[in-house]
Amino acid sequence: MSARAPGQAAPLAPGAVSGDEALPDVTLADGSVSSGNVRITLALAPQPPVAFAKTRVRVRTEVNGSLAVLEGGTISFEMTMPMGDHRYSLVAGQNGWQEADVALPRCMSGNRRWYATVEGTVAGQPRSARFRLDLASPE
Ligand SMILES: [Cu+2]
Repeated sequence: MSARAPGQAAPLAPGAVSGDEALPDVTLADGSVSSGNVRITLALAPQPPVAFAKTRVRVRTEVNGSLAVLEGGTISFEMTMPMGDHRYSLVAGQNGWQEADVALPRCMSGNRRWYATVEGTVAGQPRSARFRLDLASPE
């Protein structure tokens, strides 16, 4: 059931994240964050995502290993510097995944690191999960 690539760090318990490097990296592989009995998986296509190009974002939510719905699901992207508002609503996709089509700009500083935050409500409880990704430059 794991979408995690071999060698990728396991998600940390809430409160254990000491730095952004500890966030699951979804640049080249799907990543998951577990909190209690809720697991949120984020998958990007293509891997790696490319600046200015369409990236298909897919989110899968599980409760005790069973597919669940992230109500009012959104995904937002940010850098450590202000790069504008990049928040998208997740809509129902195939096989229980929730999706958004996203295009992120390339940072003129050369920094490629973005952070993605998935938010929504699962069984009446607000939930969020953070991930990191490195945007490839367009050819
Ligand atoms: Cu920038």
